[in-house]
Amino acid sequence: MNDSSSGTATTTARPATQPTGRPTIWWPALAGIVAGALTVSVAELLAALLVRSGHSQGTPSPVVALGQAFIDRTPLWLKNLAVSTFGTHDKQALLTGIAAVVVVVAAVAGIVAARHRVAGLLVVVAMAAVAGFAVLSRPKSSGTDLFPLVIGTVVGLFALSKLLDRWARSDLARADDPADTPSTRIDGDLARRSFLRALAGGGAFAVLAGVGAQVIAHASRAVQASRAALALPAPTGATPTPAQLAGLDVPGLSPMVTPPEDFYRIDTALSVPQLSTQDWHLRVHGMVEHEIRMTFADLLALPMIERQTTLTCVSNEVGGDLIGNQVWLGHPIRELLARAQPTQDADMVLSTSIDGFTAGTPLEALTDDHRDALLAVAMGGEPLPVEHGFPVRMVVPGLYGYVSATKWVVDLEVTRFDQAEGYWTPRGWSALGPIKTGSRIDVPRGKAKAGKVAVAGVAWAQHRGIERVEVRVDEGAWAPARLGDGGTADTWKQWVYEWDASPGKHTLQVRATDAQDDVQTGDEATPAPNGATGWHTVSVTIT
Ligand SMILES: Nc1nc2c(c(=O)[nH]1)N[C@H]1C(S)=C(S)[C@@H](COP(=O)(O)O)O[C@H]1N2
Ligand SMILES: [Mo]
Repeated sequence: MNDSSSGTATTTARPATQPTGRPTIWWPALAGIVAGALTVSVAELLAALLVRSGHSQGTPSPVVALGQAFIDRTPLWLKNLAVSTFGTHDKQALLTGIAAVVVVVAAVAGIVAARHRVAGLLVVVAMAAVAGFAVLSRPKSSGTDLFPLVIGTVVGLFALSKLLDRWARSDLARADDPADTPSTRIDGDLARRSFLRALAGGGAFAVLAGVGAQVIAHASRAVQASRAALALPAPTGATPTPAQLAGLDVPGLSPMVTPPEDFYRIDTALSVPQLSTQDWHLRVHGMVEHEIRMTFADLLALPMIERQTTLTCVSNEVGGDLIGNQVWLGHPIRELLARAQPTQDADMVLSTSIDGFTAGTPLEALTDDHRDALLAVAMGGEPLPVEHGFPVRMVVPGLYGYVSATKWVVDLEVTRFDQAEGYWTPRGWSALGPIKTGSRIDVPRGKAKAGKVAVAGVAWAQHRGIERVEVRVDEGAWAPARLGDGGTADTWKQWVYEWDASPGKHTLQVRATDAQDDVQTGDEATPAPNGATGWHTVSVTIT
C-alpha cells in the first residue's frame, strides 16, 4: 500500500491500486463491512420481531447477547474502570466497542475472502459462532433464539460472495493489468458499476433493517422497563397457604403451580401488544349507572387479593397441555362492578383487549361474592409476563379462557348476550364456556419397570372442585387415586395411584368426579364448540 495518505475507502471514490496490478485491499474490506452490516442488521431485525411475536424468552439479539455475555465476564476492576471512565455511558461504550470489533472482523473477512474465498467466509462463520454461544448462554434461551443469527449470517455470506465476485470482475481489481484489452476494459467498467451499486444497495438495506430493528425493539424495551419498574402492592386478606401450594413428590408429575415459562400461551396476537403501565387505561361502561375510567395508578391503589386459579383453553384436547395453574394478584372485578352498578337487564360483560380481542363473560360470574374474578396484575408474584397480558388481564375461575381471560384488557362493557358477542362466538364456539370436568395422566408415559409404578396426573373441575379421581387398568374396575393436598376448588388437583404393574402392554385410564358428584363423561367430543370430553387413555409397556 503505497498511498495510504489518500485516505480510507469510504472517503475516496476510487482508491488507487498498486502499479504492479496488485489490487487494493480497501474495496474487499468495504465489501466485508457491508456484508457484516447486513448480517448484524438482518439478525437484529428478526430478533426484534421474534421478541415481539412472544416466541422468545431469551435474548435472540446477537449484539445484546454479546454485550451481556461480556458484562457477565468482566472482572470487577475492569467494570469499575469502565464506570469511572464512561460513567453512565458505560453501556453505550460497550456497544460501540462491539460495533468496532464487528467492523474490524468484517473488514478482515472481506480482505481474506478476496484471496481465499472459503477462508474469508469462515471468518464470518467464526464470528457468528461466538455470537451464537453468547445467545445460547443467556437465561431462558432456546434453539429458536439462534434463528435470527443464522439467517443474518447466511444473508451476510451470500452478500460477501456476490460483492467480491463483482469486484473481482471489475477494473477496480484489475486496474493497470498489463493484459488489459479494450474489451476487458469495458467489462471491467460494467462490473465496477454493478459492484458499486450492490455495495450502496447493501449498505442502504442494512441501514433500513437496522433502523427497523431499533424501532421495533424500542417499544418492547419501553414495556420491559415499565414492567421492571412496577412495584406490586401487597395482597389484602388471606393468600394461598403453603399447604395449598404444596405438590405431590412424583417425578414427571406436573408441578402444582406451573412455572411462568412453561405456562401455555394462546391468543390471536401475531405481535404481542406492547402496553406500558403509563399507557394503560380502563373504561367500565355500557349498561351501568356510573361509568368508571381509571389509570394504572388508580388500579394499583385499590385493594388487591391473591388467588390460585387454573386457566384452561377450550381447545385443550383430552390429555393436552393447554392448561396451567398460577397464583394471581388482582382487584376483584365484582368490586368495580359494584361501583359501576349494572342495570337490571344486563347479563354479560364484553371485555376488550388493546388488540381488539373480545370475550363475553356472564355478568353473574363477575359479580358473584363466592367467585374471585380478578383484574390481575401479577402472576406468581411477578408482574404479568408481556405475552400473558401485561399490564392487566382478566382471570375468572371456572370459565374457559376464550370467554373470560382477556389479556391486555382495556375496556369492560356491561351489555347483554342478545346484543353483543365475544371474538370466538361467530367463529363456531359457544357463547358460554364453563370448564368441563377433566383429568390427565402425566406418568407413566411409554415404558416402566414391573413392580410398584406411580400413575399420576392432574384433574380439574374449576369452581365446582374435585371430589375424587379414579384409575383403571386394562378396562378393569375403577380404583380410587390419592389426591394431593394442594389446590382449591378453583384449581386442578394432583393425584397419584400406586399400581402394581406386571410385564406386558397395558392401558391406563383416568376419570374425575366433581364436588357435585358428577362423574367425568367417557363420551368423546372434539374441543369445538365448547370443550373436549372423554377419558385420557395411555398405553404403557411394562418390562
Ligand atoms: N387479548 C387476548 N386475550 C386472550 C386471548 C386472545 O386471543 N387475545 N385468548 C384467550 C384464550 S382462548 C385463552 S385460553 C387464554 C390463555 O391465556 P394465556 O395465554 O395466558 O395462557 O387467554 C385468553 N385471553
Ligand atoms: Mo383458549
